[in-house]
Amino acid sequence: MKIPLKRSAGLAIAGIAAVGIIYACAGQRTATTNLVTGDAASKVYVAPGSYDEYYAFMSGGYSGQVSVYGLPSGRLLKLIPVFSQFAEDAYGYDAESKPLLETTYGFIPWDDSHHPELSMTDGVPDGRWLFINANNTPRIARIDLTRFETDEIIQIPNSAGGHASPFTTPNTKYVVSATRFSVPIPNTDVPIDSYKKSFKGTLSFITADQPGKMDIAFQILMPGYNYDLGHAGKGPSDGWFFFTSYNSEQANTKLEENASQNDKDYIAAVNYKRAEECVAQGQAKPMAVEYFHNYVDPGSRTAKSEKKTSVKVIDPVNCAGVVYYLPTPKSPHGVDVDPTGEYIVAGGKLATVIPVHSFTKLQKAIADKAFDKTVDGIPVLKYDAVVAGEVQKPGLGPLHTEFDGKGFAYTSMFISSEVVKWKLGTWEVVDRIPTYYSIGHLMIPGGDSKRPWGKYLVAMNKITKDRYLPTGPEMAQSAQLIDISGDKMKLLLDFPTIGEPHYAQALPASLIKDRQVKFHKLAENTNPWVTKSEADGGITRAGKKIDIKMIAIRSHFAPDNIEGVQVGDTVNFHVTNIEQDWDILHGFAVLGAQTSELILQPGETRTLTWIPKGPGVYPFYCTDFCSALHQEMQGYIRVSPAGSSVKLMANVSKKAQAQLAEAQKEK
Ligand code: K7E
Ligand code: CUA
Repeated sequence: MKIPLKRSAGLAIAGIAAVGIIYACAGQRTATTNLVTGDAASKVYVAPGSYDEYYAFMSGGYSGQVSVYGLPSGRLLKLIPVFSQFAEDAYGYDAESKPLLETTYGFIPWDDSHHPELSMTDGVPDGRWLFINANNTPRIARIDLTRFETDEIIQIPNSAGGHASPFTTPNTKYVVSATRFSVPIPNTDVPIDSYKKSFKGTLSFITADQPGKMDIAFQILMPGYNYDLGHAGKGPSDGWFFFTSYNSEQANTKLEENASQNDKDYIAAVNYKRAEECVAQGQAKPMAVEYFHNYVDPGSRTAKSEKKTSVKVIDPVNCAGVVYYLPTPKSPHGVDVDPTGEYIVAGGKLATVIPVHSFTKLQKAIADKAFDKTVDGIPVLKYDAVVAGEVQKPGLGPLHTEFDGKGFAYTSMFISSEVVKWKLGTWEVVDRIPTYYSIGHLMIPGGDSKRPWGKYLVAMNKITKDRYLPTGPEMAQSAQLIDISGDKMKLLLDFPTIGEPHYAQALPASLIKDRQVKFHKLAENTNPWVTKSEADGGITRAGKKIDIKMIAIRSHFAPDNIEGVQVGDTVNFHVTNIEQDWDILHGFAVLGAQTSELILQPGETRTLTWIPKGPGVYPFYCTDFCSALHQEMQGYIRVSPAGSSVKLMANVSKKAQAQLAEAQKEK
């Protein structure tokens, strides 16, 4: 997120902003050489041919994608397309993947993705899947980590701004999504200034532990605040979920000022086991609302879309004990739960301290009914009854906290551009290190889990000025690798990122590297247009629709001469890569195609749809340099005027041609 404090200054915060600029400048003046110790280079050097120790999955922000880096080298390994079309591998362009991007708002080729979240078993990342949210048109995607591919996307209804998402519960039973913007629910045409009366928030719990079956388990209706971030409880707090909210003022204009009035906003503590009881007892009301669930069928590798029409909605008024509010200074952003599950840390963007709530005290406060008031059926607990401690003078603009598993917490300070290390329990600051510049999230591998691998910390920064060779007005944003294995944090490496890296997660490479799929078994390909051998290729016409079945193998297509297509036809090239070998890809592009190329993994079938505009002979070719004779991997398709007598022809085997002729006669 970008916080405007550095550039403008709302009345109440002008003072803080001014101090912030001073802090940031002080950081900039500290020479890098003071921070990078002599052995930094050897600590990040991964020799050619050697592997990195960790996979890091970084959100692409407004690129809508996930990028995969090796740590400690900072080498970019892959870009995984998720919410945005990606011409490099035809994601969102070819017929097989397009349905993944269907929503009730139509086909959406872009989004803003913030929070990659690894699946967990018993509160520890297990390397099965990565989830990530779409912020603009609320959705959650599941990426399979045996293929590094997006397999499933579910839309979140009754939501606008899926930001507090998709944080996972300790066994990945649920991922969550809370609406950043409150909206009328159901969303309908009302005056904007009826905000306080008509606008509501929702917290959604989505079942996530079965591939292909993600669904909205239930939604909880909340007061019309902005819901920002979340984290699951663990250990003693397993069964609870914590969400930050701001704009408890319920402003609908000039939030910069109007939503910064209250000294405290809230963390919503949700007892989701209690929510499950209420659903089981029929206290959740079905609400008619449409949303899409899209998933890739593994055999055909083709995405399917299904429209769902109802969700179960819990109103806390009818489900006592499901939500409590913990007052939290001030406009909190991140909420993070320590590895023991006892401490709930908030990052109050405008707060002068880092408040830490205690789960034990929370339970006691509920038992003692230590309430200040009730908002829409939600008891507000007394701050003093739930707070465990406050980190004093941490710096300015605390946003996010992760943990090293050795009793320390690390908080990113956006305004003062630094990482602050402090001790859980005593709340004392023990170390700080400047970042370049304006850090948002920070990440320790496993650092929000029960068992952090606390060796490195990655700072993800918003502004890169003067760190790299300049590239015009816009520069790559920046990650910084920091060694946290000793008492003092040490800066090791800067590396640029793709899009805006909000959050990232990482895990030891050993958890996934040996489980990688190397190719798709051709024998198991159930795509209706698969071509399993050269003899099976061919061409068919149904009205103005032409289907061409084709194989690609080093170093030719079959068929590679096609005739009988007419202007006005829609041509589907169904190309199957019949290679059965790791990393042998082919591509397919045809002159004048109105969409991206195809990229074909070994054993899979993909479809490019082409509408030729005029008569002529059009070449097609392989776009992936696959062999010494890659430049020979080409073909021609002839397009004749509408009504032409040129016969359908594809130069495949005699047997295939005979079968095709039969098929044509029957039509
Ligand atoms: Cu702080 Cu969207 Cu998690 Cu950006 S968010 S920084
Ligand atoms: Cu196939 Cu180049």
